[in-house]
Amino acid sequence: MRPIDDSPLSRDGKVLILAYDHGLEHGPVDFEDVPESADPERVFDVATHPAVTSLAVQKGVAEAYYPAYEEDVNLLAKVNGTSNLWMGEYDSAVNWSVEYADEVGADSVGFTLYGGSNHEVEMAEEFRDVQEAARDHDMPVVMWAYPRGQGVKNDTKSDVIAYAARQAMELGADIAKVKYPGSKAAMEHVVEMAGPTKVIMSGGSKRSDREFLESVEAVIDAGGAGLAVGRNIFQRENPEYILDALEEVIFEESSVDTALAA
Ligand code: FBP
Repeated sequence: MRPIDDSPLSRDGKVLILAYDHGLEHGPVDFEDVPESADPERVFDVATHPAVTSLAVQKGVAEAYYPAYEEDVNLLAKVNGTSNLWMGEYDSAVNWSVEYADEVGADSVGFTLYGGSNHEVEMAEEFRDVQEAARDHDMPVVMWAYPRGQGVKNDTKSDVIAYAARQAMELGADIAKVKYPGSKAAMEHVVEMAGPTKVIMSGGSKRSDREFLESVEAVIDAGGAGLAVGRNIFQRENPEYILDALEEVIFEESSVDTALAA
C-alpha cells in the first residue's frame, strides 16, 4: 500500500476528488440541468477550490484542458471508462496507459472494477497492470469499486459494499471508492474490511444540500477519508457553496449544521 497522506491526492489525510467523466459514462444528459457544466473549463475552475484535492477526468479532457491548470489543480487520470450506449455485461475500456497519464501530468490514477461482472477476471488483470505501473511512477491508485453484473443481486447492500472495499484492498488499491452503505455503522464495517486502504464515498445522483452533507458526515464519523463526487457539485448552480460546506465537514470535521450556517 502506498501511503497517500503525503501525496497530492490528500490534504491532511482526507480526500475530495471532483469526478468529471460523466460526459463519457452517462452522456450529455448529465449536463442538462446546468448547461454550463458541459464546458470542462468551468469544472477545472471549480477544481481550483481549496477543498478539492484532485480532479478525475478522462484522457481527452486532460489533454485539452489540463495544460492551462497544471499549477492549480491535481490531476487524477481515470484510465478506464466507457459509454452507456451499448448493452451487455458490465465492462470498461482501458483508454490510456499510466505512462501516458504521467506524461500528461497526472498525480494519481483511477480504475473502475465491476466485481461480479462476467468480465471481472479480465478487469482484475487489467487492474494488475495499472496498479503495478502506478507503483513504478509513484502514483496512488483509486479503485472505483462497483460490484455490478450478473453475479450481483443488490449493489447497495452493505455486505456487497464491504466486499468491494475488501476486494480493492486485496488487489492493491490505495483508495476504495464505494457507494454509501446506508448508515454510519455499515460504513464502519466497510472501513474495517478495507484495512489500510482508505475508503471514500461515491457521490451519486444530486440530492438536497442537507441529505448529501449528512451522508458525507456519516462517512467521516465512520473513519472514511472523504468523497469522490461529480453530480452533487457540477449540477449545482453554485458549486462553491457546497464545496465550502464540504470543506467544513471533511477537513474541519464540523457538523452539517455548522457547515450550513457558515
Ligand atoms: P457522481 O458523484 O456524480 O456519482 O460521480 C462519481 C462517479 O463514479 C463518476 O466518476 C462516474 O462517471 C459516475 O459516478 C458513474 O455513475 P454510475 O453510478 O451511474 O455508474
